[in-house]
Amino acid sequence: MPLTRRELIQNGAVGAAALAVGGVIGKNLPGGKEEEAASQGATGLAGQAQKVADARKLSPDDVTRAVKTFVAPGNQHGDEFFLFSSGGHSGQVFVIGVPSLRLLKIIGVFTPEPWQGHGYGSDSSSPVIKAGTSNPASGMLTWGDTHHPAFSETKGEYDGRYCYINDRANGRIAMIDLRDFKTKQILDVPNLQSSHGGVFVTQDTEYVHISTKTPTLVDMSKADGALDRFPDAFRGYSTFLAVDKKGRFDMARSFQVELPPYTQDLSDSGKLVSHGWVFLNSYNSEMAAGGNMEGKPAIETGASKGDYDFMHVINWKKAVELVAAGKTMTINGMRVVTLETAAAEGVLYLAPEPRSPHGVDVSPNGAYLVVAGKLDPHVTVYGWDKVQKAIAAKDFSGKDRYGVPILKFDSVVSGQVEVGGGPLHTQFDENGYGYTSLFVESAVAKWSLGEPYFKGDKALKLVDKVSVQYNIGHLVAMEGDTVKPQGKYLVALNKWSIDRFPTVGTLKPQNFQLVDLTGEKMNILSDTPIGMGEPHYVQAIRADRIKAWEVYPVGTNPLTMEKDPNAIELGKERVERKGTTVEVWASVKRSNFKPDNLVVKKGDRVIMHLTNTETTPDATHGFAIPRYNINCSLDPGEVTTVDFIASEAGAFAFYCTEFCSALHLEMQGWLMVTS
Ligand code: K7E
Ligand code: CUA
Repeated sequence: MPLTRRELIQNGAVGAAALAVGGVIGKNLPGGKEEEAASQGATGLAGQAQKVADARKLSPDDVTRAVKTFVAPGNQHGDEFFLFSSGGHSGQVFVIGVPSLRLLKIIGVFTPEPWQGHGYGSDSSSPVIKAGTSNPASGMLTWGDTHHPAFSETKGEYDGRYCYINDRANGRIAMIDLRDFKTKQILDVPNLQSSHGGVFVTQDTEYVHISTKTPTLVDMSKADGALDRFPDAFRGYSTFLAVDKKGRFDMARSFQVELPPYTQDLSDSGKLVSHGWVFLNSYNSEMAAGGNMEGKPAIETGASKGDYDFMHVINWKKAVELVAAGKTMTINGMRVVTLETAAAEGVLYLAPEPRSPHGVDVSPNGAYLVVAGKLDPHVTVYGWDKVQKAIAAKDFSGKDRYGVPILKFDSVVSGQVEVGGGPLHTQFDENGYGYTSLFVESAVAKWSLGEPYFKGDKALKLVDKVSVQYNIGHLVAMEGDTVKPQGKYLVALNKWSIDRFPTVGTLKPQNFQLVDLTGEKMNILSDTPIGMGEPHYVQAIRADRIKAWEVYPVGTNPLTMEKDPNAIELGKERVERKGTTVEVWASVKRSNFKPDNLVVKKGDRVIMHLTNTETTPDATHGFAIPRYNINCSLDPGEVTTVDFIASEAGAFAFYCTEFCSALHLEMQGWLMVTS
């Protein structure tokens, strides 16, 4: 029986070669079997393919790598997974296929994105960016620092409906609808100035969690001397955002839990046995606030003094009960379970962690909480059963200055694994292994979890390590933070690329490396430069879980995903004037705008409702007015509204920005602004 493509690939180098020979070259070979064998090189390839491999200096392993990651032209479904990557300070989200690592899309989120018309005068995007803005300095925030994307989940598995992502810089969160891969909402989260912890969703998307990074000054009008009163003046906030049926944040059902000002870091949601709880790292429990010009220790020194920091163990189900009972305080419009209440009512506990931890990750069965500390070569594995027992038995070593009970390290830790230098983040596969990124060592460590995955001396053991290039931050295994990881691949998100790519100036791309998890040893398959911002976390979803639309039903407003009241049919185009307001209902199709001439007076308010009446996939038109900073993308069926003051007199040649047809260049019109 012939081997399947997958079996061939799993057979490694020879298998790959066999695939090439059998599938491509064998047919073209003029001679007999002996001739074929004689012409094969070290790769196992034959004839023309071997010549190409030689010319390109590809080793047998390289040929296998190529076969494992290649997607043939025209194979629409050659990528089995999608990465949704944070775009770092680009403020966007990148969608990338696996195993090809081809960039499929950049989704405009916190930063205006001209191709999508995101933030350029169109009603289907600008309000999203504007609504998420409260910037005392300039009124409009035009960037964000995206770190942690999180898919909506059902029963702990990704359900392909929504993706949430934080703005680490400005304490905001965005919602992307996966039906059209567009940002629908940006929320400026009350009481958060910066955010890091999460974003993570609870296992049935009951809540989207986001928390502070640097603590917030509670009373912003009292900045004078506040750093000297740091422990009293600042607080952290763990935020539970409820979402409505459309995936949008529902503030009426949302709440926060006030936290000590310990600089909360990366968090994860409990799952299965630990469902109902979330876990947050912290560093700087010393509450160092700097002052290195005033003779005080720099923040980095002050923050690393103690041997331990704290993992925050939060019982959100209990918090929900307190909120329902009205045991909250409203701060800036948000219902907050105060620190005092949280400590007294069993909502918040602290578990010591080796100093300066970064990530906490919950194992697929929910039974282990894995913490990695930047300054400690171990991963520390907490047993959820142990944590629960310690809480029930009030097995505390004391309380912190805010009255929060501190669990005993030895009572809650199952064990530690020495993985190497600078461990940061952990992902999981379906076989009970954890994969931890080692920033300092530039490597990925593979290690075994405890029972029920591994017993006795097989548990909590380092089993493999692979070098990556270089300085890895996050890593992602396929659906590797869900209850059902898919294994197969891992992507290392390396911060530095140094010598991996041609020099493209002084700012170098990051390096995404695809790692093969199917063999006994981890194996690097490919390097992909990311030259668009610095990604942090990425989630990887099985491509078939996402059911994206090909076109909008004609007349759809992407903001509501419903029929826009100002949508029109062909032939119903019209212009109405009321005083100094000119309102236009225009159609957009190959290859004209109707109306194509529009005459207004200088100073008029112009409201244009544009309907793309196309039903053909990919028949997108643009609408751009020179000088007015107006630039829309109208996907097939989309309705968008632009609203502007005709403040400059003259003739303005508006045009379609997408090469949509043979007469695309003719798809233009005139905005005449008379004075
Ligand atoms: Cu480690 Cu913001 Cu998740 Cu960067 S964070 S690496
Ligand atoms: Cu429409 Cu070009």
